[in-house]
Amino acid sequence: MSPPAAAAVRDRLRIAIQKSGRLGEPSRALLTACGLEFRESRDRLFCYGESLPIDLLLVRDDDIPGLLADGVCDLGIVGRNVLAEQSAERRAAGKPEVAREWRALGFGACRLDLAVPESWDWQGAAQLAGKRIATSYPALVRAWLAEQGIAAEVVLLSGSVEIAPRLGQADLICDLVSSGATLAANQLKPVQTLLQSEAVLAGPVREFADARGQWASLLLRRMDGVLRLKDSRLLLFQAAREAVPALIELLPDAEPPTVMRLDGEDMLALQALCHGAVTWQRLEELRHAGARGLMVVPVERTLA
Ligand code: PRT
Ligand code: ZN
Repeated sequence: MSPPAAAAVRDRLRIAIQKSGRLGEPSRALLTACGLEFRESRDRLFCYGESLPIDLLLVRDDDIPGLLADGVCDLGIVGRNVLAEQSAERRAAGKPEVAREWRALGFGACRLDLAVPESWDWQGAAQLAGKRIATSYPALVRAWLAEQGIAAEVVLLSGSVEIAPRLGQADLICDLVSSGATLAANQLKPVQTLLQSEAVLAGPVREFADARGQWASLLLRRMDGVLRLKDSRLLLFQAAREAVPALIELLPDAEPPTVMRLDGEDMLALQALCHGAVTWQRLEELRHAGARGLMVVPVERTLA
């Protein structure tokens, strides 16, 4: 099965995600949690949506903004770093914006950092004048340098950026960092963050004007439900009426609780959807403030 031509189909939605790599699995898991089921083609590049008219395209992450721009796919899951780089490139070339971030998805977190040799005494951006910066993100680095009013040389490297200073190709680097272990292993230290990144749902600047709009809205609604529930738990407990205000104060991350009166007693039964972690420590505090019969229940789905 091969994907239908881009212009021919406008009643199905096509989402591009990373085929492998860091974002592939979590992207699929998110779509599955939204109720999407797929049948894979033999070449494993195109997956037909069986539960909804939403198909998948499995590609390299760097290709996703271009596929969106060309209308080959309608939505994409990609690192903000990749989307921002290609947007900065279009801006620098005077081209109009074609894709924007629709939602931050809470996985694939990293930073785009400037990192200098550990021996440098870092005193601020002015120190970069006349230096060579190795990076795979030239448009973002140039835009940042321009904002700072600094003239420095940008050296484009597509991989192994972190060894460039040791090889004499550059004085410092600008690269993605998550744990910082790669920088440390190369005797570099992060000194400035240009971008905080995570996986995002990218889509067109304008809403869809055809049938795809309804599928995009449905997907967004479900995605919001899944993202909201990530750390959410339903908390059930009982308490005397007079203890309730203090208990609610202990639940600042909860939605307004549902309160039920228990027959013939002054005890109330409460249920509250908490959006933060419900730890043993929090349960002990609630118990101390008068809650009894505490129960923490996982929540499978919500729909606003
Ligand atoms: O094959 P394809 O082109 O699709 O994949 P890729 O190899 O280009 O991308 P991949 O899978 O490595 O990364 C996909 C996305 O994951 C990135 O665009 C980021 O949005 C996100 N991400 C999150 C990261 C990292 N964390 C990360 N640590 N991408 C890359 N790194 C690299 C970084 O470049 C450096 O080499 O990991 C190294 C640093 O890691 P630490 O933990 O040592 O700091
Ligand atoms: Zn890539």
